[in-house]
Amino acid sequence: MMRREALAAGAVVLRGFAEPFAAELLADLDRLLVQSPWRHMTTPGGYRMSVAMTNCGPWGWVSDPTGYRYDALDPLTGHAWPAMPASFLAVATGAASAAGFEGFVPDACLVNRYEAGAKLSLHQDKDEQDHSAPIVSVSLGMPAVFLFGGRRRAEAVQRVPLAHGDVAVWGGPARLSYHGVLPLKPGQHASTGACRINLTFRRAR
Ligand code: MD3
Ligand code: FE
Repeated sequence: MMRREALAAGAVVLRGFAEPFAAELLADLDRLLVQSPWRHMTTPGGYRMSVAMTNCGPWGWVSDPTGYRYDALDPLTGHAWPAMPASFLAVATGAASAAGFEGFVPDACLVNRYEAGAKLSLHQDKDEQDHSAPIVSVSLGMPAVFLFGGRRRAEAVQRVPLAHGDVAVWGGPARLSYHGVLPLKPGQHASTGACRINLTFRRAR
């Protein structure tokens, strides 16, 4: 049974929404990794990100010493990113609808892999052109603590545990909220081993 938890205006967690599809999502992920493997990108400040990333769909999020951008080509291969698997698209659009965002069609999926100790510092997602579209995030494998703040960095943050199969949808007034992920604790999950995988679906262009 899916449980719905409102975090703030425009932000909802659909607990367990993706659980029935998890095996299919992870099998499709393994196939797309053959084409565009995990890599640790470099921040514009010159730091190696602790989270490993890849993308699928028409546009992929890229960070390098020149900045952040969406690019149609994977800089590692020089080729287009892998197509977005039908299973990914179905979960993203289904969760968006369940959260009240009908007609969401993502054109980018950033895939994040957290190993023990990996984290994402507090940030806003503002590299997308259309902030009226929500972001849909699917958590798989090891649990993590998600930090969810306000529109200004200094505002207080909520700590939200995100577990295997949870889907969060962030839109409207929550779309430009600061957010991050605390360092992943060591452990094992039956479906992903020691890591946490997060699929984030966006409308980039
Ligand atoms: C809240 N990823 O890739 S997804 C990211 O779990 C990112 O890997 C995290 O933040 C992860 O940029 C969190 C959830 C998320 C994504 C976008 C948001 C939450 C958001 C935008 C606004 C508010
Ligand atoms: Fe983000």
